[in-house]
Order: sequence, then C-alpha cells, then structure tokens
Amino acid sequence: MKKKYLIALGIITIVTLLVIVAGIIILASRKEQNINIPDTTSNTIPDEETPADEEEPEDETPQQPQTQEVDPSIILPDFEITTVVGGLDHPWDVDFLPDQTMLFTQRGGSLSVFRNGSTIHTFDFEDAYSRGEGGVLGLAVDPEYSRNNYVYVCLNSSRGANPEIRVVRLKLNSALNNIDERTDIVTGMPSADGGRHSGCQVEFGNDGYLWVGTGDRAVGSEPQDPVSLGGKILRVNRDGRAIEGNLGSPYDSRIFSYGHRNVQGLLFFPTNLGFSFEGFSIEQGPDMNDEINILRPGNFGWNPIPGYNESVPMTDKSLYPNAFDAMFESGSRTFALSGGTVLVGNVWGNLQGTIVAGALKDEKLTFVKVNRDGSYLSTINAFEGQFGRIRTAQIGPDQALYLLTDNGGNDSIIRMMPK
Ligand SMILES: [Ca+2]
Ligand SMILES: [Ca+2]
Repeated sequence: MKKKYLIALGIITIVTLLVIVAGIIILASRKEQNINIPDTTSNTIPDEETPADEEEPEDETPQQPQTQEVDPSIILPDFEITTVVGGLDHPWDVDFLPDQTMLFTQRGGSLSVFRNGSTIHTFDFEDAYSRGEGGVLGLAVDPEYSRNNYVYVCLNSSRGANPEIRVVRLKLNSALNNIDERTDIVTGMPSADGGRHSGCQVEFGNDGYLWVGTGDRAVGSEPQDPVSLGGKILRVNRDGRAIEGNLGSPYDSRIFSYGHRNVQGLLFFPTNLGFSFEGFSIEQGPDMNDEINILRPGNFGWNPIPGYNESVPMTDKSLYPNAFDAMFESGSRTFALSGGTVLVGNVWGNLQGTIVAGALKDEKLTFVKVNRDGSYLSTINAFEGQFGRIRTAQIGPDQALYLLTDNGGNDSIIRMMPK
C-alpha cells in the first residue's frame, strides 16, 4: 500500500510540475504578444496624416523622428505643358503680383507686365547696359506690394561713371503702365565691361528682407574682397540699407556671405514646410561643380587668383578649411545651373519641398531633394533638350512651375502643371 501511495504521489507531483511548466510557457507567450501589440500600434502612428505639431513625444522611441524625414524618391508626374508667352529674347526672371499678374524681365533692357493672355505694358530701361551676361536681370515683387506697389530689378546700368550693377526699386502705378518712382537702392556693384558674371538675382526671404546674389565680374580679387559687393550675397531692407545678422566689420555691412562666383539663383523654403533653414543659392562652376549652397553667413570658398584663375576649386578648402561645402555639386562637369525655385503647393504631393534648378548648357531641369536640416538627399535630371537652355524656374501663385528659356530670338515662358 505504501509503495502504491508513493507511486501515486510521484505521479501527482509530475503532473503538477507539468501543469506549472505549461502555465509558465502560456504566460510567456502571452507576454510576448503583449510586447508586440504596442509595437504595432506605435508603428502605425507615423503613417497617419495628422498635422505635425511640435510636441515632443512622451516616449523616446527612436522611430518617432521618422515622421519628420523626407521621402528621397523623386517621381515626376505627367505635366500639362503650355507656352504662356512666346517671341521673347532672353527672358531672365519672372515674378507675380498679388492678383497673379505676371512680371518678367528681358536681358536686353525691359520689364513687362502680362495679364489675361497678353502683355499689357513693357517698361524700357534707358540706362540698361546690356552686354554679354549683363543687362536687365533679376526681379522681385515686394511681399507688401498691395501696400507699397514696389518691385525690384537688378540691372547693369550706365548711370555711374563706369558700368555698374544696381538694384532699383520701382513704384508701379495702378494701371501698371507707368513708374511713379524709381529709387536706386543698391549701387556700385561691380560690372565687367563685357557683362561677364553679372549675377544678379533678387528675391525676398522669409525674413521680409531683400536678398541679392551678385557675380565676381570675372575679376579674381572680388569674391574675397570684404568691401566689394561682387561675388557676394547681400541682405538689405527695402531702402537698400544693411540689416542685423549680416557679417559686419570688416565686411561691407550689406554682405551676408562671400566667396561666390556668380550667384544667379536664390530660393526660399516657406516656413510652414518644416525645414530648419532659410533657403539656397545657386551658382555655376567654371568647368566642374556647379553649386547649390545653403544660405548662411560666411565664406563659400571661391578665390580665383592671381588674375582670374578658374582652375581653382569652387570651394577651396586648402585655403579656407572653414568654408562652407556645397549642399549639391554637379561633379566632374557643369550643367550651367542658373536660377531655381522650390516646389510649393498641394498639387506637388510628395515633391513639395523639392528644389528645381534650370540648366543652360545641359538644357534640362535638375530636381534636388534635401533633408529637414538642408543636407543632400537625392537628385534627378529631366526634360533634357526639350526646351533648350533654361534660364530659371519659378513656382507661381497658381502652384504651377514656370520656365524661362534662354535660346535667344524666340524664347518662351512655359507653364508646367501636374496633371
Ligand atoms: Ca527673383
Ligand atoms: Ca563654393
């Protein structure tokens, strides 16, 4: 009996142990599931199209910042492409009044007003010094145009003792067929007699100030000269005066950055897109390395001396270790990048926040995506040879992309709208 009792006790003990082990296994597997469930939940959060508020997430899962990352893919939509204006000669820059009236410059010496399918007026600049790359160039409409009727034009002018480049502020009348007032707000920017490397781009930043991209007029000492306005980016108010945040002494108080070759593109990212920088400048390299540079105060490293020695690097780190590297370089050859813009508006979907630069020599558009911090992500080139040389691309108030061709004689302003 005692033996039977012991056997029964042994069996009971083994069964009990088995039940306990099975219980532990079941509990452990449930716990695993429990771990997985919140994981799945947290992975769904970034996919939601909730507006990105600036609240810090409570838990510090490293996946959370991915909601702020930019998708690097650049897949172009089909476009509806129309010629808005034809028969032009080297149109250089385009901008829009608040009522969407289009203004554009032509390098030979004019500013035109285009509305409802036709040019309603063209202003000719008597003092335009139009040679080579110089003439009537950059254009910007004042963000407060509704209040002040100001537009700004950059031109090589014969008003000085020698040809020089000026930013002039024009006050347009309400019929847009007369200039009530012209004030030359930045004068004395150096111009080559032949017009080479004249810059000159003007654009308002998110800060409400006027930014001016200038050229080195093919003189080697200009870009690093702290007093000359050549080979620089300037930042001024609407009277052309210096503002806070520029480099300061020994630099001319209007200079924001220096060491540039020929700044023909300036583009600003609207603050609501969530990028942590102001914008970019674009300049062409000599025989390699066109550059797209983030806007920041300091040296961008071009110093083509003695004479005009174009064999030096666009960003000469051997001379200036602290010079800013370009965000984008064209590499072992140039595309001849000129003006550009940033895609803004819901019609661009996933492409919103993409830089678009026009290429003269390569006759194409270069699309570049950047991270939130302004670092390079990806690029594609498109429309090669389709329009000829492209002077600039500009986003319009209708969210369409406007291109200016630069072939000479029969140029166009082309509108591209995603279908
Ligand atoms: Ca402009
Ligand atoms: Ca550089």
